[in-house]
Amino acid sequence: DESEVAEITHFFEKKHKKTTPSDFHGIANGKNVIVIFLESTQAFVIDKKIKDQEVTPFLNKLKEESLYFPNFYHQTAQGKTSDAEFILDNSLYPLSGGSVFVRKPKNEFLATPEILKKYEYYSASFHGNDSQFWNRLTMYDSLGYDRFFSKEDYDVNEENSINYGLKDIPFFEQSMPYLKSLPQPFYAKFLTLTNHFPFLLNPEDQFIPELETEQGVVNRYFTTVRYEDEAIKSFFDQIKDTDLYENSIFVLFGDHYGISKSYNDALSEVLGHEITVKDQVELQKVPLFIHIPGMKGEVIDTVGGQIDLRATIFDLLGVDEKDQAFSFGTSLLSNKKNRLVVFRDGTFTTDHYIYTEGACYGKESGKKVKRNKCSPYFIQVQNELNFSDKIIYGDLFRFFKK
Ligand code: GP9
Ligand code: MN
Repeated sequence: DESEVAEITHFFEKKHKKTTPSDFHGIANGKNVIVIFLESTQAFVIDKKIKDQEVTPFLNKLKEESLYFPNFYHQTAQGKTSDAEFILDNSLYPLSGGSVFVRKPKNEFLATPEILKKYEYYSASFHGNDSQFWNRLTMYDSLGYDRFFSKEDYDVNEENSINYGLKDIPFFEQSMPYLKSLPQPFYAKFLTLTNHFPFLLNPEDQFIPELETEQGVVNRYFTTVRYEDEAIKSFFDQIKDTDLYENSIFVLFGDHYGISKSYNDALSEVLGHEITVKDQVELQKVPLFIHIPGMKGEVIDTVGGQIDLRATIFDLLGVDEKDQAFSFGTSLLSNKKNRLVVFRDGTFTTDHYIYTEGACYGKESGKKVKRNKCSPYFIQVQNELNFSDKIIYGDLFRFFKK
């Protein structure tokens, strides 16, 4: 164990040695952080029109007033939303099977709420499903959350719920009084729910009609994403009426894919191109917006993944490097070169290449290229996943903390 701890400590030291703070460092010092998980939302819905109607009219506008990251990938595995939460809060990789929330909830962690506590932050999570789903209640305790607003904190009835729980619009509406009551500064996560497989929606909540491909899942998806967009709009309308708005930064991101490979026939029809092996990796892009009131919008084309999200938020808040020494991510705002996004199955992508299913592809050409374009990254990819696994399986943060 001791030699493992030394090896991993060395790996992190080397990894973060060359990282210099970005130009954005500390610009959101002391602000509240509001993170909105966009359930099953993939990047291709942004600016997409269906029969002349935008799928995400609000998010498209928000993009103009936000830092927007078009080359941002989800890195979740079987733990789905819980993996996205785990990655965000720990900057570790998820496990290759199952969910860390369920398998290792009693581990010692160095999670976002605990780190931010040093900076006097209060932490809360909001979600309109049962508190035990994904073992959240137990895991949140280990991660250091002060409060979990779950189904029992909301008025949930037949009319205002569908699929897994409370619909997004009433969810945000009912969350607002709770949000206003939190001690500031706070770190608050909102987990949306309505845009969830199999994408069910009552007729009165359909702001655009369903598509007419052969696959109902794909047809309904764009309509539930449109509902989610409306819910986000309603949230911003409400928070703009409070002074919380000016005192907060907003991070919105897609937790994982919504449309799996099985629906590629219908999806390629909607996207208007065939879906190749390399496209399948590109489809794992999820939207990421960071909205800072008063700041101009900017497109940041850095290639990155969910593992980098915490470092990016911490960069904006001005959190010390020392407080996040044991993280795999790097701020998406820093000028780090040779970026690498590692997926749980060993697939990876850089600025120019994608490695998947044993072959290396050029991102621009979409063609297979010589293996030696990808092979320089093989060891780093293995190290990332192995060291993350060792930390989780060995509960190694028990020792790092000393
Ligand atoms: C359920 C919600 C959705 O509480 O987090 O779960 P998912 O299936 O996306 O992991
Ligand atoms: Mn999810």
